Amino acid sequence: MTGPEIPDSHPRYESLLTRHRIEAGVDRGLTSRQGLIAQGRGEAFDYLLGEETIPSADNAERAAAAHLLRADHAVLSVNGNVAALVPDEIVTLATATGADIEVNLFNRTDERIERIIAHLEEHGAEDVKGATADGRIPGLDHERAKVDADGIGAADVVLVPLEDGDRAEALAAMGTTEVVVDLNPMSRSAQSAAVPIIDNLIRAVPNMTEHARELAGADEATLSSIVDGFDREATLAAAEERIRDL
Ligand code: PTJ
Repeated sequence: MTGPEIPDSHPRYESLLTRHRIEAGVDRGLTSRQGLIAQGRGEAFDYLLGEETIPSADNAERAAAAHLLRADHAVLSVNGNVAALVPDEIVTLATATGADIEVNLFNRTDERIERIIAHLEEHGAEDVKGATADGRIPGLDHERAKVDADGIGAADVVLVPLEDGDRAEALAAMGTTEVVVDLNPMSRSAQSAAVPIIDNLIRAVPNMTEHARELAGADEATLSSIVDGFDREATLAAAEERIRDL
């Protein structure tokens, strides 16, 4: 993907680069047009958060890394926005944590699933799941419920960035531990997550990898104490407070 001609001294460099990536994702048939709207909603919250990883989000990213490392079977769920924004970073996180990658779409078409799988493979991913769709998330309508039975269907921990609320709630109801990345602390997906990460995906994913690398040698007891010590309510409250106080 070629970059736009934006000088990196531009005060909104990161935000403009992100927009360009989403636009290019739509042009390449990876990202849905609704993904553009989702991006706009996210940008508004990011602006209010100060466009930085606040300390409570960094702490949530550490807890997420501990969950992914401790899991029996962790899966990173990828949609059209994730594929456009952080393809390299998702592959790196999967490698650092031993997680699988599965494409799981809100606006699902077989063509877009195949394109996103090929795109992730170009970025170094192997054995990307999502095309089989032989499992179902109970309590959801047909298209959104489709998962691989040996992927998200069998996972104990799932990272679901930019999720829609219904599916996030249905996954949580299945007993799957859900790590959600969403810039809106009031969204239903953030509210239903075991670990809500209120941060921009483009900062959150590399930071989770950094934490995972730091924790790679940690024993089970250390990982469990990080997981057990995580306070989801305090994390949501800290983000909301930052937004209201700005
Ligand atoms: O690729 P598909 O078909 O699976 O569709 C994906 C989208 C994102 C279009 C779909 O899930 C959707 O419509 O999502 P929503 O309901 O618009 O929710 C998107 C949420 O993600 C909102 O709460 C945004 O604030 C948040 N968001 C947007 N961009 C980012 C973000 N959160 C973190 N990082 C971002 N870059």
